Amino acid sequence: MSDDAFITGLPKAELHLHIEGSLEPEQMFAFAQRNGVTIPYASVEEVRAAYDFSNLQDFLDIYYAGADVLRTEEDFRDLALAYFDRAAADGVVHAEIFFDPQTHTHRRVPFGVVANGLLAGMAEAEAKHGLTSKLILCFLRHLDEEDAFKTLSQAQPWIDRIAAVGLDSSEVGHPPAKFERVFAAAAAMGLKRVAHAGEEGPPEYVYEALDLLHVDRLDHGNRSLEDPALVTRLARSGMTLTVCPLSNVKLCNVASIDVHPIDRMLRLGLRVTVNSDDPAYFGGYVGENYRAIARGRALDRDDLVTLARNSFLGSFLPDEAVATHL
Ligand code: ES4
Ligand code: ZN
Repeated sequence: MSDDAFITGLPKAELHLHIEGSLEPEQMFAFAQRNGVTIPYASVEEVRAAYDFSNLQDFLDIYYAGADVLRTEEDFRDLALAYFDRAAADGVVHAEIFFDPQTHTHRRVPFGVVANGLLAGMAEAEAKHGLTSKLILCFLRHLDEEDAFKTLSQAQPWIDRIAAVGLDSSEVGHPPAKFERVFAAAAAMGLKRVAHAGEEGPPEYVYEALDLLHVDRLDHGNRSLEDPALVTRLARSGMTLTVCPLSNVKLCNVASIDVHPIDRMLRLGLRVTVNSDDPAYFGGYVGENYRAIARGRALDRDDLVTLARNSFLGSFLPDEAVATHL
């Protein structure tokens, strides 16, 4: 069997996917037209050419601008279903997807339009592909904690359909400590917690995510490698890291896929998983991420199986459901 077929056939969960980051240029044009929104690009090729980033902020500026074409419940439903169709084709059987409500509520798209649209797409994906999914509400860390609290209260009518809160957007200068109280409030509501940490930010931000936000899972976490004591702690506690190889290269956090530390992370005993982050912007869905590291870092099939197993172990599925996937 070819590596391609092996990777596609490997049942896997995706744990780090920003649904707004699955907006393909073709869809951007289709939604813009349908909603009468003008976009600053003349063609799909021009959009793709703009996806040349030198850091996280470069990307975020374009990503938030792109999200402006999303206006209606149908847009969010279509966006989600298109992602699930691609994920299912890659062998994803379970996905825990991030959404950024503040990106939408700040341009007067109500929380419920976003949530109901995404939930509709999730239900359809389960009926169509048997693909299960969960929603993770991410707070934008460049905004203040008060705005995060406001978002958490807007989420109340949907809280039973939200699995966790997360923390994303511009990392450096916005440490996890800034969101300690809103994460505690989310925990008191029974929500799980995740946070982007150590993507561009220092190991101290990873410690804060663990000690102040009490995260159940760590998004990225790459810069933990700079601190051996932190690596030991993460490995011993079985903390899941949601690593995004093509994202790391596209955002210049790793020089090329051939020097990606994924194999080092595995050998250090970290529970690492492979994910696509913002696949429409970073050049590949989850299958492409597996293929890139398998090729670039000469991972063998046992390593690929470990990565896929880790994705279920690190998921928020109940133990009985995890067991059916191992
Ligand atoms: C993101 Cl790669 C990444 N990092 C932080 N925030 C984000 N939002 C969407 N993609
Ligand atoms: Zn991310």
